[in-house]
Parts: sequence; structure tokens; C-alpha cells
Amino acid sequence: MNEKGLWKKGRKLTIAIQKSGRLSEKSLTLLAEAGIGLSNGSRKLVSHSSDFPLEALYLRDDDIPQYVFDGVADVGMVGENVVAEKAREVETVERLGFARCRLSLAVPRSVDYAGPSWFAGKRIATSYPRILQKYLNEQNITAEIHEISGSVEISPGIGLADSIFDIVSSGSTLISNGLKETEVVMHSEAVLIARPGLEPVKQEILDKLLFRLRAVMRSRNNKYILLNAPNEKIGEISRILPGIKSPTVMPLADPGWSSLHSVLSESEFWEVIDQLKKHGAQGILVIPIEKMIV
Ligand code: PRT
Ligand code: ZN
Repeated sequence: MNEKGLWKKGRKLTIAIQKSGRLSEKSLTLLAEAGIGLSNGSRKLVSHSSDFPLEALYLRDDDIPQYVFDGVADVGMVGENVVAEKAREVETVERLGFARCRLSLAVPRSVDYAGPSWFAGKRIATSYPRILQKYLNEQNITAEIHEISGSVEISPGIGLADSIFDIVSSGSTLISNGLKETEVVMHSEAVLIARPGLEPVKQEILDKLLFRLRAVMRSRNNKYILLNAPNEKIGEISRILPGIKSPTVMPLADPGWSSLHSVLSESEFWEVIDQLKKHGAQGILVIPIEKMIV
């Protein structure tokens, strides 16, 4: 059944999105690029998409795993760190590639740190006690966990703790608070979570949503590349171009020359361009891809 059919049957999927914070705008942008328009959550609690059978609930990120687990929302966009901390039985169905960060232990810069055993008997301030306790258990370390909800990074400076366990992204917050990162415990990014055992009609909508989100994310990670090459170099250059299949080769009006078209992933981009130039490619054009269906 197409989206309109599902819509007419009055069935829709409810997605929980962070109301306002680091995840909000990127969650809405990803959905918008997938052709699903929603208003932002700054003034509303709920919004409906007119072009896809989806309704959004705007919530604090910490509440999203619970709401999905309870069935108030069917799916949600939230950081993996929050999913791990809340430990609700929800399924991670897709990694969304934004809000990347890590959860790390950090100590005052002046500490002579030799390894995780330094934390034995120390006071560690954090908003992520469950993830921290699991790590300490794995390391056979007993420490005192102080759960606090905000500004964790200032606690060693004011004598509230000896060290912290917190989210780190660029690391500049640690530096400006006189701390140094000593152990990375977990890497995190935004993920799409779902309630296990969704009804078939909701699962059908989720599958369509995932199909669209994957097409958008794939296109974000890839570029379309066009270049000109002398015919005798086509073999060599084709081997450099990874592409989904072999590149498209089209003759140019200039005899002895061809145009090659392919797809390049962002991660291998600069290295491949370098090699292409060395092997005689000319007039290289790189174009963003709007959607990519494989
Ligand atoms: O109000 P609500 O409860 O919904 O939001 P919140 O304040 O709890 O969360 P918010 O919006 O700050 O972050 C939401 C999610 O974004 C987090 O759960 C992470 O998954 C992700 N994320 C990615 C980050 C960061 N990067 C980040 N840098 N969350 C927080 N930070 C903070 C961090 O706590 C520290 O204070 O930024 C500072 C560190 O940044 P650097 O760049 O100085 O290292
Ligand atoms: Zn929060």
C-alpha cells in the first residue's frame, strides 16, 4: 500500500523528537530531506505531516526511550548515550550520522594519570551513572558516583568531585575547565529507536520511512563525479573509481577522449581525486547527490 493509502486508513506512525536542543534541528532536517515536512517543536507538543503518515511528539531527549517503550510514540530520534543510560527495551533500527560525541572520563590536568585504576575510591560526577557503573564493574573498580544533572564539568573545580564522566565533542569544554580526557567509554550518535513488535501497518510505515532516510543519508555520504580521460586511460581510471557499479563511459566529441561518470563516498574522496589526476583525468566535476536509491 502506498503512503496515501496508509494515510487514508487513518493509520500513522508517531515519532518522538527532541523539543529543543542539539538534536532537534538535525532531526527535522533529515525528515524534511526525506520529503516529510513537520513544524518545529518550539511552540507545539504535537505536529502532523501532511505528506507522510507521521505525527511528531516533541519531548525532552531523556524521556524519549520511555515514551517509545510505553507505546506513546512508536519510534524516536535520540542519542545512543541516552538509550544506553535509560536502558529501556527499545530497538535501535538505524544510526542517523549526526550528534556524534563520546562519553569520557576526565580528571584535573594536574593529575599524574597512569590508568583506570586511578579512579578507585574517587568521587566521579556524572549525568550517566548507569553507563559509568557498568564501565567501573567491567574494570573491577569501586568508585563513588555523584549523579548531577547539569554543568558536570565544573564539579572538580568547586570540590564536589575528583573527576567527571561526561559527553565530549571537540574537547574544548574540558580544556576550559582545567580537565583532561583520560578514558573514552562510549561513542555515540543520534539513532532511530523503535518499540519492538510494532503492529504490521505501523511496521509498513516504518519500512517506508527507513527507505527514505537511508536514501537521504546515502546521498549525504556520496558525491557524483564526472571527468574526462583519454581512451587509453579508461581501464586504469575505472579501477580507481569505486562506484556502485562500473562507471558510465561516454565518448566526447573530441576523438580519443571519453567522459566517465561515477559515485564517490565522502570518506575516500580526496585520496581518489589525487589518484585520478595522477592517472590523467581532466575536467573533474563533483556534484552533490539529492537522493540515492540502490
Ligand atoms: O532539554 P533536553 O533534555 O532535551 O536536552 P539536553 O540538554 O539533555 O541535551 P542536548 O540538547 O545538550 O544534547 C542532546 C544530545 O546531543 C546528547 O544526548 C548527545 O547525544 C548529543 N551531543 C553531541 C551532545 C554533544 N554533542 C555535546 N557536545 N550533547 C552535549 N554536548 C555538551 C557536553 O555535555 C559538554 O558540556 O557539550 C559540551 C562538550 O562539548 P565540547 O565540544 O566542548 O567537547
Ligand atoms: Zn536531556
